[in-house]
Amino acid sequence: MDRISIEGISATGYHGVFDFEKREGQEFRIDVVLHVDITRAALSDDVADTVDYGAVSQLVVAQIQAGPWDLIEKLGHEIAEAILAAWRSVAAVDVVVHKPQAPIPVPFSDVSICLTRQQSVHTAIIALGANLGDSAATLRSAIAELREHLEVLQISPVAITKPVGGPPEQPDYTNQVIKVRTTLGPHELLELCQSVEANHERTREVRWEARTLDLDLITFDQLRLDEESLTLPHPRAHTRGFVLAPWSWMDADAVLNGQLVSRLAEAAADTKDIIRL
Ligand code: PH2
Ligand code: MG
Ligand code: MG
Repeated sequence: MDRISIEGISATGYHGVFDFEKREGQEFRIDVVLHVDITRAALSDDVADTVDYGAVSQLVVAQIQAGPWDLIEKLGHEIAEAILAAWRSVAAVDVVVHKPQAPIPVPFSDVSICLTRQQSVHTAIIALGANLGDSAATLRSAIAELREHLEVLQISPVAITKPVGGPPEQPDYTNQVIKVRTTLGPHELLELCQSVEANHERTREVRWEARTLDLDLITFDQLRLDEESLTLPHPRAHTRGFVLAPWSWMDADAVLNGQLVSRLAEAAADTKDIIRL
């Protein structure tokens, strides 16, 4: 993997075990090495295709000024996690924290800690649906767009399904389920899904009306989340044949809320009308 390194980013911080360190402050000096693929930027010569070292340096200074923490180990960890969260393209980061004026009662020139942290990788299930326009083409294009941002591990066969809920007299849906691997967090992944919807002329008006594209985040690792913007697993997925059936075709052993997805699919009211393409 390629690397970008910055040495000697320096600022006053208030970290230390002793009260006088937290009161008076002292210099902290940071070196960072970003493990990041710079192939694209090398070809495009566009800063948008890489990690801007100026922005990284500013984030490091903000972390030195945050806290205060007792330990330089903690400061190093916070810097690493902040960089990995801000730049998902950074696969790993090495951070060295130097504290050259540390209160050590013998002559010394520097003390430092060095740590390496990696992006954590997650697995998620996303359900796709469309019932306006060329739905099958829309789903293919949505999956292609997602692929620019994450790794698509599995793609289910396509299902033709009757609309469940919403206004009457809607066209049939085309539904599909994919399994993805990503370093994005759950909210970032939801945002990505919404931006892909928006790029396919999705508007949000009447609930469950016909739509050009709907991307629903069904599961994210084993995460359980109950927030206004995001509930995980998806609160209705366990009753929806149009999600469960294609998911079970893709992965016969898949489990949702401790139950086999194939069993849940058999039990769902809308499954009997589903056509597998
Ligand atoms: N999505 C809905 C509501 N109803 N019915 C089918 N068959 N397929 C869908 O994707 C679907 C639905 C809300 O998102
Ligand atoms: Mg939906
Ligand atoms: Mg939706």
